[in-house]
Amino acid sequence: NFQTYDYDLCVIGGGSGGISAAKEAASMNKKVALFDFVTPSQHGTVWGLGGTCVNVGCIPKKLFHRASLLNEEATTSDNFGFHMKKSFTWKTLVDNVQKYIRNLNNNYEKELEKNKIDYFNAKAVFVDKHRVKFAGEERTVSAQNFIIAVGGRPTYPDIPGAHLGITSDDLFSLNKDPGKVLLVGASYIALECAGFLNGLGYDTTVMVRSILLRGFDQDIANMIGEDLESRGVKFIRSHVPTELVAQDKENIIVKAEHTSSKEKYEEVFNTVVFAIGRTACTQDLNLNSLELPVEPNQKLVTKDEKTPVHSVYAVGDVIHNAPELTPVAIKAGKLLVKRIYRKTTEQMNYKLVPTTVFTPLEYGCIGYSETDAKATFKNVVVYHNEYVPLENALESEPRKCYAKLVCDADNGEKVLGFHVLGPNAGEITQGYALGVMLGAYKQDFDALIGIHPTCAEVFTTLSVTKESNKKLESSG
Ligand code: FAD
Ligand code: NA7
Repeated sequence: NFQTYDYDLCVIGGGSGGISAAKEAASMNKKVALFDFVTPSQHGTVWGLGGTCVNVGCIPKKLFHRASLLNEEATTSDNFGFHMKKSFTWKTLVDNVQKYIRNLNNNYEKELEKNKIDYFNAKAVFVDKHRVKFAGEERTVSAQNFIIAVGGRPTYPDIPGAHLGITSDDLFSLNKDPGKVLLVGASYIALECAGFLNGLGYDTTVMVRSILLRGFDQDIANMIGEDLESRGVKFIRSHVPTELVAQDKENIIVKAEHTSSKEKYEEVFNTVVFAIGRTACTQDLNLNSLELPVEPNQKLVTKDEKTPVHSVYAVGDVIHNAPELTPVAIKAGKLLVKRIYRKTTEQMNYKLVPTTVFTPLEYGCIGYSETDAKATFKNVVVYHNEYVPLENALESEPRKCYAKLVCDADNGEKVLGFHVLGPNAGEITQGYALGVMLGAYKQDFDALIGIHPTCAEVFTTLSVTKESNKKLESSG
């Protein structure tokens, strides 16, 4: 029963996960096709090859974060004898970031070509478990295996006038000054955008339905909220928008209500950004033809990246219950392809994933939040301290930063969770994550010699437990 197919592997989606899987398979001399198609946003924004991270996610986000930190540094540079100029042009930032992204798009295309991967700039739709067609055409492609890596797109709320709002898909290429901005949502995309927009000088408000940063350590989530507030970000707590009305070309009336009292609220903004979660792009794949069920958020339930259809796999944001992060999609794609073609057994570890929230004070973490650790382990001990980065010491009121280790007291104080709030937290966390991944104990952190003077050294001298209720005294 020997059958031939056009390709060994057909990857649907040219983002972090799809490109990584396609390149891995091509490196094993497999014949690979890759489909990537970007459906225009509600405001007509489109972009090139590379997916969310490159075009409308991590990359532009980090560059906008960098721009806002530059503004902050220019302000504090006075203490170091500088008087830096502080005028900012939104268009220059947008143009330069977009130019950089176009370069990355071109590089991705070249890499696919170099790896002899057939790239189709088209939307793929399943016909059966070994065939997809080009959307709107009769042309089909057959393959022995498929990897669905279609990612997701920002969700719009189901309220009148929602179309007047934009999302992260539009923000980084917005061709006009954002003006007075409302961010709806309280997870990391909303808070990161609030952080850099405020840092760039825009009047910024965040509308929060319940808590900040669900799933993250709540002590630190609240510290981020306080820090943003101290910088001038306004928070409208316990509210959800109910309607958006165009007052005129420049102004949007936002109507909202309190989540419990239902009291009404109304304010005018120039830009409304929805960051209320993302919906997986599975609706147009014709998954019915494969009898593949999806979750309410349109995500696919997989086991070890396998779907119930033997020739169809999935990686990245499209997977239900996996962290929506680029390195996760990349690693999962590579490992999957190795298992399919090299018969390796290594599985993706979705548990110990380091990550960072790029708010003005960055928050890096790996492992359990304090709340999750306490819900999972019987005897949890938390070591913590505040610290002031030496870099900020000349400021009259330097911002306090924070370090926390969540440990399992019943297992020799094995580190369950590592959390740091402060400048360059992403860089600090990436290094320490190796220790946590290798199973470090609190005593290993104590034995480690600090690098002085750094922020990261705070983790080598943590001695106060949260349980002791001792007042923290900033080290630095
Ligand atoms: P994607 O990168 O979304 O790629 C999927 C591709 O498939 C897209 O190009 C899509 O258009 C295409 N596609 C969809 N349907 C079809 C179809 N039927 N046919 C053909 N093509 C199709 N992650 C981090 O690790 N760090 C960060 O700092 C970070 N910041 C972020 C900031 C923002 C604002 C956002 C939105 C996300 C951020 N992320 C971050 C998350 C990260 O971008 C995603 O986790 C990652 O891009 C997921 O990769 P993926 O391959 O699953 O999907
Ligand atoms: P998340 O992480 O899914 O969080 C969604 C946030 O939006 C969260 O604060 C929600 O509040 C809030 N939310 C959800 N629905 C609504 C409505 N209808 N109205 C108001 N607020 C709402 O989304 P993000 O967009 O920040 O990030 C998605 C992922 O993309 C992220 O994990 C990154 O890795 C990439 P809640 O706490 O549920 O009350």
